[in-house]
Amino acid sequence: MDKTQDSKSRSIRGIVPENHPRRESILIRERLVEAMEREVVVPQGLIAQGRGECFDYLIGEKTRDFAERALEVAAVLLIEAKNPVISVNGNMAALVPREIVELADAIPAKIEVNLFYRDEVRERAIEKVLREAGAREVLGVGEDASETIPELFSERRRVSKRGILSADVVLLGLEDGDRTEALVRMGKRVIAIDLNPLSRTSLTASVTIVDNVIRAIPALREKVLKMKSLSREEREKLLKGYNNRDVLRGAMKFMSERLAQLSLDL
Ligand code: PTJ
Repeated sequence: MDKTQDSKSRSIRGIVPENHPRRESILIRERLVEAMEREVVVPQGLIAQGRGECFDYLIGEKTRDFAERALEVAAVLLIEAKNPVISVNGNMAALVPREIVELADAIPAKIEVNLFYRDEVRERAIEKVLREAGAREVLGVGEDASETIPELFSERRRVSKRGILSADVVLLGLEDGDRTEALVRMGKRVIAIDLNPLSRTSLTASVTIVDNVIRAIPALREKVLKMKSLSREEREKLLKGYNNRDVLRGAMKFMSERLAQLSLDL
C-alpha cells in the first residue's frame, strides 16, 4: 500500500464510528475499493461482493451447519489430493491473502492466479499481494498460464501446466459457473466457496461451502489440521456420507426458515 492509500484507509477507519453496527462490513467494502484502486479487484468485483453480502445477511453472517459439513469434506479432499490447487481471483486476493497462504501451507497446496477479467497488470498485482502475504510460489502469471481448459472460452481458460491443468482437486471462490462446469468435465473435484446456493458454481461443484470467504478460508485451515489427525477409514466415512445436493438444500432451507422467523419477530 502506498502512502496516499495508507492515509486514505486510516481516514476511512476514522469516519466509521467504532460502535457502528455495520463497521466490519463497511471496512471490508473499503478493502475491496482500495484493492480496485491497485488493480487487484475489478469494478465488477464490487457488484459480486454486494450480491454476496445479501446472501450473508440471510444466513446471519455466521458459518452454519451446512457449511461445516462441506468444510470437513473439503478438508479431506484437499489433504488426500495428489495435486491440490487454490485458485485465486481479485476478490479473494483482496479479502483473504494471508489466510490463503496459511491454508496452502497447511494442506500443502499450490496457489494459482485465475481471472475472469485477465490482464497482465492484474496478474502481477495479485501475485504481489500474495507474495507480500508470504506465498513462495504463485502460478498462473504471464507465460506460466499458457495451457488451456478445453471447451472454455473466457479468460479463465488460461491455466498453469503444473497447477490447475494437472490438479485433481481445485478450491475456488467467487466464481462464474462456466469454469466450474469445465473443470468437473475434466474429472477434477471442485470445491467452491459461494454465498449463493443457487449459483451455477454452487450447483455444479463437487463440494459447495455456502459461506463468506472471509470466514471460510480460515475455517478450512482449521478443518485441514483437524482432519489430518483422523484415520483413513474415518475420512473415507465422511466422504461416503457426503451429498452436495443435501448441503445446498440445507442452505436454502435455512435461509427461507430464517427469513420466515424474522418476519414473525417484527
Ligand atoms: O477477479 P476476476 O477477474 O476473476 O473477477 C472476479 C468476479 C468476482 C468479478 C467474477 O468471478 C464474477 O463476476 O463473479 P460472479 O459471477 O459475480 O459470482 C460471484 C459469486 O460469489 C456470487 O454467487 C456471489 O454471491 C458470491 N460471493 C460474493 N462475495 C462473496 C461471495 N461468496 C463468498 N464470499 C464472499 N465474500
